Amino acid sequence: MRAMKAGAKTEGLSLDTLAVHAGQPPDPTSGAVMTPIVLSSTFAQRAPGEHQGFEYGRSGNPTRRALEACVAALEGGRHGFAFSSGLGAETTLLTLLRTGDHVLCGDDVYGGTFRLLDKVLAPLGISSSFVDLSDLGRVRDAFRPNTRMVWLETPTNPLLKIFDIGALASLARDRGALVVVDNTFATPVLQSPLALGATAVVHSTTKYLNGHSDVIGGAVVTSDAELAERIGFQQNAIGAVPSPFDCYLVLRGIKTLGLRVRQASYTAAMIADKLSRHPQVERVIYPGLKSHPGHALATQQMTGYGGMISFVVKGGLPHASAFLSALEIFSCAESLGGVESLAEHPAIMTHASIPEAQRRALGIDDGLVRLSIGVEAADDLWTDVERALKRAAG
Ligand code: P1T
Repeated sequence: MRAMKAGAKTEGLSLDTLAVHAGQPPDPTSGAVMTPIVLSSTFAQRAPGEHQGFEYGRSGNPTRRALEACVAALEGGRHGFAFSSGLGAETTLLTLLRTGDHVLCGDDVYGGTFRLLDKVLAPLGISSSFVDLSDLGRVRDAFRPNTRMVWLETPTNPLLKIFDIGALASLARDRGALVVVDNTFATPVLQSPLALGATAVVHSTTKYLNGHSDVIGGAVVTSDAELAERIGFQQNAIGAVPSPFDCYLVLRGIKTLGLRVRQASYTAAMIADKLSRHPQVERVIYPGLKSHPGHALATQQMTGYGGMISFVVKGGLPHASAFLSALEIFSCAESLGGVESLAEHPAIMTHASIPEAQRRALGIDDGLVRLSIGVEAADDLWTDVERALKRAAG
């Protein structure tokens, strides 16, 4: 495994192997098999400018470098960058834009991403349009001469829409815009945006990559050398970098990424199917269901449908709220992608920063509940959901 140091060729190896080894050869000084946590904030130089690849901890750190190499390998990209949060990663990428530039963004994104574009970048003169990217005709019309970036999640948060990465990448390429795919929900286990033509991939590593709900982190991966140069510059200049300890935890979490995501997807498919036949449920949104409008595209573009389910409880807010309070194994909490199952109410919790009228137009109803399926036993999780629905009905 010595060949698997940062930057080593990783073609031909499967994601499960890369997750355990990429960027993480045994430590050359001690033989430590697990990547050491290097806490030092600075690195000695033999003479001014004569260093061993590290100078100052914000600019680079060995534990962070291992994580960056690993995430890059998982996404099939050449260059990886780690950040102190998903939004830190997003902010760093978006600062590549200039006043007067325009972002064409999917209409369904994490509330914090919407807030960043709407409340932080718009006042700086970087405008955004939020468009249903499943309608390629509307996408063509939404491009402006100053559109520099197309930004999308797929599956989206929280409505699990599926957008065609390849088609959007080719539209953007023809118009000179970068395509950024937030791959947090799908993870590289299920979807490879760079291979489909995206310029860069973003992650909230807080979610599936770390997988244990004990780190806030982010990452960006690209194979574009010039873009990577600029991202690296911004990463150091802006300074939204993760601690070495957090990098270690994310690396450790990544080792079981494939196992966790496959298990969560298996259970989610079972629960989505049962929910779709439950009398108290108005509508189930899960890309693995044939009723999902993006099912065929998801089958083509992904290797599985993921661990996230959204559904509308009959009876609106009072029933959705009672359901969330009645759960015993699921915790009612924001976030997703951990080993533990979580449930939340997007309109009140994760997407409260989106104006009410816009939320309603999108379909983020008061009865909408989002589930993040963990790795607990599938039957126990279904029993919990069924029992909570019964209690919510009074
Ligand atoms: O929370 P942070 O690590 O900064 O990541 C932001 C972010 C980016 N992209 C997607 C798709 C996300 O879902 C998130 C964060 N989302 C939640 C906290 C949530 O519960 O939806």
